[in-house]
Amino acid sequence: MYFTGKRESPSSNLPTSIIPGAIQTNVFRGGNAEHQYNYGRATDSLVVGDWNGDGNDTLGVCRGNTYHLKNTTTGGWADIVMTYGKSTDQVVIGDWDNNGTDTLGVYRP
Ligand SMILES: [Ca+2]
Ligand SMILES: [Ca+2]
Repeated sequence: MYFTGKRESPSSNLPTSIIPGAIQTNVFRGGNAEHQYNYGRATDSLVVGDWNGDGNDTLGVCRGNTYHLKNTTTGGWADIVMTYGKSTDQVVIGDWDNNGTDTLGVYRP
């Protein structure tokens, strides 16, 4: 999965070598991406949340009913891997208990 995006200021947790990758933006204007990285597979579904409660949203991917969540805007191994719900569920993300950490929910119509 390819991500590309913009940041208003550099972050210390950014990779030193930028790999073409996903979509992030902190600014509302066009132009070249300031941050790019690869994460997940082309067939994964994307989820976004603050998984560790540090105030920064980061990406995760859903593969069937297994979620691979990253706490940094880099590629590599997931920080959290969990299986939840059914592969046919629609995932919803939220801070359900207001503790600052986003977690998963599913919608099953
Ligand atoms: Ca976070
Ligand atoms: Ca929470």
